[in-house]
Amino acid sequence: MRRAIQLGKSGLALAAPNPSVGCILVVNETIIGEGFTSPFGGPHAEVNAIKAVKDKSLLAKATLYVTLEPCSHFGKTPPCVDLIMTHDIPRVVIGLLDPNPKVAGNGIRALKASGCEVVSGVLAAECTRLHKRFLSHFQKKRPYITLKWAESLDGYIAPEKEARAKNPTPFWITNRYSRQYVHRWRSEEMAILVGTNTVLEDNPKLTVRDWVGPPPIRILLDRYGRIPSDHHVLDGSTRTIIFTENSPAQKGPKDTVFEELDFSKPLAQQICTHLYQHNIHSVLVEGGSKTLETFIDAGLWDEAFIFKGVSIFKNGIKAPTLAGERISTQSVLKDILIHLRND
Ligand code: AOF
Ligand code: ZN
Repeated sequence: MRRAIQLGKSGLALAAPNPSVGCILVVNETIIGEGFTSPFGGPHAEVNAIKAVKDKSLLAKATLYVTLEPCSHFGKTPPCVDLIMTHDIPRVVIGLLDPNPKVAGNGIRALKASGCEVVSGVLAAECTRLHKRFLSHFQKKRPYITLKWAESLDGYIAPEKEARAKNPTPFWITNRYSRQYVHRWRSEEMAILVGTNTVLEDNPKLTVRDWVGPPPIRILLDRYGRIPSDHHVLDGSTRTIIFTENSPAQKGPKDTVFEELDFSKPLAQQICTHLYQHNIHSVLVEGGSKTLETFIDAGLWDEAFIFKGVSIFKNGIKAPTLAGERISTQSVLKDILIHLRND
């Protein structure tokens, strides 16, 4: 199962919103086939693992290990349980039940009814971590939320305006290896969210450049429609959702849609509801302070990555404060990376 989890991690960037499942087939303690979920809409992990087996006659005595219950429904692809039964695979070991109501135990029932031996709940905690985004969508009806920010050694997310004006924008707190981590996270989450001030101050692209993978869907907060049309986030290069108070009369660029929020009420829950409806299973909240605090105050976050750089600002925009279970603290050259989980 550990190997299956490892495989599942390989498909994370491209499978979403499908869960990136890992699967292996074993005979006499030897792996005879491996696979993970193909890019969205493509074959499932079990199909790829079975396809990888050279001598298909071995399947009749194989054990299939899979991080998520095999599907039993016709979606974009046919049911994996049918394929497992066609090959008379006698034993299936499962990490987690599939929370998708179209499956939700039906896969296990179908396998058992065909005489297959089924064991489930193996390395359930690790499989829960692998499928955290998919599980959040179905169980919490909101995306899995990861917060990220970088702060100076003395706890500021940005220096004061005068100091910012003297420096090239954006003002980097972290080193380039830390920034590469951020690009990797962007490739693994379905969406990235920032507030108006971050867009106006930094003119970010919010794409994946220092890592390999698809760009996340850009989510922007722009209550009064203040983001100028020549800013990168409005270049139409990537799907973009803009939350405003009143949708503008004019259409946005290509792949850009506007959604209305009630800005007089707390925003985090409203945003979560919209993202859930858009079938967005995960979001990386990259700032600024006010936007991060919107989620922190509502308790709507799951993990946080906080970089502490080496510079001292003395004053500026205060970084949020956050309490959570500390998963790890590591150094990235001279930067410190703190990883928290909301327990
Ligand atoms: C599996 N193995 O590798 C994955 C599964 O539209 P489809 O056919 O791609 O089905 C998507 C659903 O299948 C998805 O919502 C989830 O319930 C399950 N994902 N199941 O047996 C896999 N990715
Ligand atoms: Zn399947």
